[in-house]
Amino acid sequence: MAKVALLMGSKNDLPKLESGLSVFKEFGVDIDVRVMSAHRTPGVVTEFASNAIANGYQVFICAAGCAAHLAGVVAGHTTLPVIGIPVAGGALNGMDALLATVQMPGGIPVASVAVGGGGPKNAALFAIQILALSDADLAQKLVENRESQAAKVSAADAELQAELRG
Ligand code: RP5
Repeated sequence: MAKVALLMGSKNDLPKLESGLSVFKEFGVDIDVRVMSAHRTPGVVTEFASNAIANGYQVFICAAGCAAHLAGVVAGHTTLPVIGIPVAGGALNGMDALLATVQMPGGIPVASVAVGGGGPKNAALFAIQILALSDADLAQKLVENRESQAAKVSAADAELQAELRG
């Protein structure tokens, strides 16, 4: 049973979330990926979020663009941690979604990652870090992931130095 629910406000958001989905594949973490909208299917969102703990979920990732209420509405219906991904697009290219996601009033937290760029990837890693608090295998994979990133930077630096020396 999946412990992570990744919700998006529109299927049009999916291509912008692929880098996050890849992280879950890399770590071997099952997730449930659903399209549901705080505006267009508010009843579905309410029911899903309200039953999430009973259904075994441990963390939410909510991706939405424009007036991005999805993460906030989900957070209002559960005490599980909610990570919001502001999706770029629309007239303001994600600034609206960013502000909607980060400006939650005190009492109902939503953790926001970046608009675009590393946002979806970091949302996945953050969710895995939460799961890893009670999963030693995942915790070890996170350590290995960091080591792999460091090795790539060192290799890139060595390559650059060699190029500069001609
Ligand atoms: C949000 O409105 C969605 O998350 C999407 O980013 C944006 C536009 O949705 P579509 O009109 O493309 O379905 O709810």
